Order: sequence, then C-alpha cells, then structure tokens
Amino acid sequence: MKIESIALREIHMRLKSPFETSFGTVQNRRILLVEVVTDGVSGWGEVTAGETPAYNAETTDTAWHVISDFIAPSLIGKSLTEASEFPELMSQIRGHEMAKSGIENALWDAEAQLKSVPLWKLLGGTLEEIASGVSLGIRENPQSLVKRVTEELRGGYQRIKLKIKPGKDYEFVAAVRKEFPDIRLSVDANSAYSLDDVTHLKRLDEFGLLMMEQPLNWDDIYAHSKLQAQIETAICLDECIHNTRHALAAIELRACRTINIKLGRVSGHTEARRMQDACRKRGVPVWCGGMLESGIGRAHNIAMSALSGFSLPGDVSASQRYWNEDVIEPEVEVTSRGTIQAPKTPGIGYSVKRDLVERLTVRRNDWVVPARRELRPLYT
Ligand code: OSB
Ligand code: MG
Repeated sequence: MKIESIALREIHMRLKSPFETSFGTVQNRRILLVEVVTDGVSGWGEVTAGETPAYNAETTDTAWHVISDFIAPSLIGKSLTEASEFPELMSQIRGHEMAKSGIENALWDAEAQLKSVPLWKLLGGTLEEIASGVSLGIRENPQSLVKRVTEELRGGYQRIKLKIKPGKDYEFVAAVRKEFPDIRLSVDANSAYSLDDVTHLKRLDEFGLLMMEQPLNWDDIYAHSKLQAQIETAICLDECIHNTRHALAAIELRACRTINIKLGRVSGHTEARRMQDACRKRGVPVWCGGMLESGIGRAHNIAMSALSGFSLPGDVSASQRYWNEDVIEPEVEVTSRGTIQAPKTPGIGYSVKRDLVERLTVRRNDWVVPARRELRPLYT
C-alpha cells in the first residue's frame, strides 16, 4: 500500500440536541476527517477528539497539529504491506491516540477495500449483528429523563446508559429504575467523583446496575481498585485505558470488571483488537464506546464491534439520534431488536457523501506524493 495522498479536513456538524456530561455540554461538533489514497483506493477515518480537553487531553486542534506537523509528513509516500504496521511507524509519537487513530483507521478501510472484504471481516470479526445501546446526557429533572428512556426503549435499544454527576445521580437513577425494573441500566460519571464519595456511590448498588463507568479520576486506575473493593456494582473503565498495558494493569489490580473500548482513545483498530483479545482471554467482557461520531467514525465502531470480545451492548446507535443528515450512505439504522447489521460491502461498508462532506468542510490540508520528474529532452 503506497500512500499516494492524505487529505485532512475539519467539518462542522450540529447535534440534533445538546449532549450534557459531568464535564460540559456540546452541540456544535468540530470533527476531523481523514482520507488516505493508496493504490488508487480512498480510505476514510475520523478523529474522535472533543472540542475541549475535558474528556481526555486531546482536542480537535491538537489533533490537527499532530497530524499536520508529524503524522502526515512522515507517512506520505511510504509503502506499507498492511495497516497494522502503522502503530510501529508512529512509535516515536507519545500519546495523541485520537490523532493516530484517525489516520490508522483510514488505512484499515483502504486495506479492506483493496482486499474486497468488509473491514469487520478483515479485523477477524465474527458477529454479524451488533448489540446496540444508548448513552443519555444529563437532564434537568428525573421526569424528563424517564421520558427520554421511554422513547429510546421504544426504539428497541438493549441497554440504557445514564450520564451522572454529583447532585444529578441517585434521584435520577432511582426514577428510571422505578419505571423500568428489569432493563439493562448503567451509569457513566466521566470522572466526577473521588474516593471521599464511596458511601454515596455505594448507594447506587441497590439499583442492580450493569456497571458504573469511570467514576474517579481520568488517569487513576489504582483509585478505582480501591473503590471496586467497596462496592458491588461492576466498575467499567473508559478514560483510564489507552492501551493493552493499561487494560492488563487494571484487570490485575481488580480496578474494573469491564472495559469500554473506544477506537480513538486506544489509537486505532490494531490496538483495539489486541485489547479485546487480551480481555476475552481473561474473561473480561468489553463493549464499544462512542464519541458522538459522524457516520465515518460510527462505521469504524461497527466494524470493531463485530470482534467476539464485544459481548455487551455498545454506545453505537442510529445516525438519526445524532444528526439530521449523516455523512454516509446508507445511514446507520437499528433493528427493532436493538441491533445493527454488519455491512456486506468492502471497507467500512458505507459510502461517504462527498458533496455533503465538501459543504461541511471549513479547512483542509493536503499531502501528495511528488510526481515523478518528467525526463526532459536534451535538446529543445
Ligand atoms: O464517556 O462515553 C463517554 C460522549 C462524549 C465523550 C465521552 C463519552 C460520550 C458518550 C456518548 O457517552 C456516546 C455516544 O456517542 O453516543
Ligand atoms: Mg464514558
């Protein structure tokens, strides 16, 4: 695979409604898309960094910088046998997993197209139907949250995740649990609590939650091991886990019983696949997290979710929950059983609406292999 050109663009997309987490509210997304052309084929990837460094350290702008000044210049013109060689090529760049992931995943899409297989099959996926759940932002009051949950359950979703933060937790979860005693229900705190809150967090045990996601500091695996020893609810780590070494440390420390794998946070398909495999061998179920992606990132999430370690419903839901119009065709749809069908066509399995992407683009950077210099005639 000779890397002939790389295009990096920023597109602006507006979520249908604002999404509130413990670290802030977002509605206007600034998304980076990557298009890599290799052996005449276009592969697409998405950078899932947020607009602010509140979820993790990266932002749309840090990813723009790292891709533009380091990743793209060092990749252009190179030849790779497989996309899985990319992490080794980038081993000099510390962190910046989301920036790397945007490029690596575009290479995976291209490789799958060149081999005429769906990406999920190239990755070694076996699940042809993916279990789908939803992540619901923090609401003004418990009643409006219950209303939202009711609507999502009508859509067939298999699991409901509620965002929580101090002051917007116990009563909200209690109201939903009272209305729906049997659904698979979980919570996500995005690092809003500390070990001083153990007694408070322990009260959530009574709701029989599937899991409690990332209650403590974004970079503190050890503190989660202290908390897990004192509560019954299974802890799921999200922010803390950037690679398989982190996952293994967390499992050995008993800091969690499940892991949310996000392609961007773990730097792309190669590492995500390694992580789910390591977890599966140790009996730790994993699931696919979401970052309010456009259809391109969503398609990559679907491909990853077909790997057999992904045994819990993920935060991968229908395009229409997020956008009036998504950038892919067909849009991602969820069956009445709360599943997403793995696509049958090569690559990510959805086609990119180039005209729409063009209209949404606000800036763009391009790298092209210098054309071979023409042989000049000796005499003119
Ligand atoms: O913690 O899983 C998270 C969105 C932005 C940042 C962090 C998270 C989320 C979500 C949304 O939960 C999941 C989705 O894409 O629907
Ligand atoms: Mg989370």
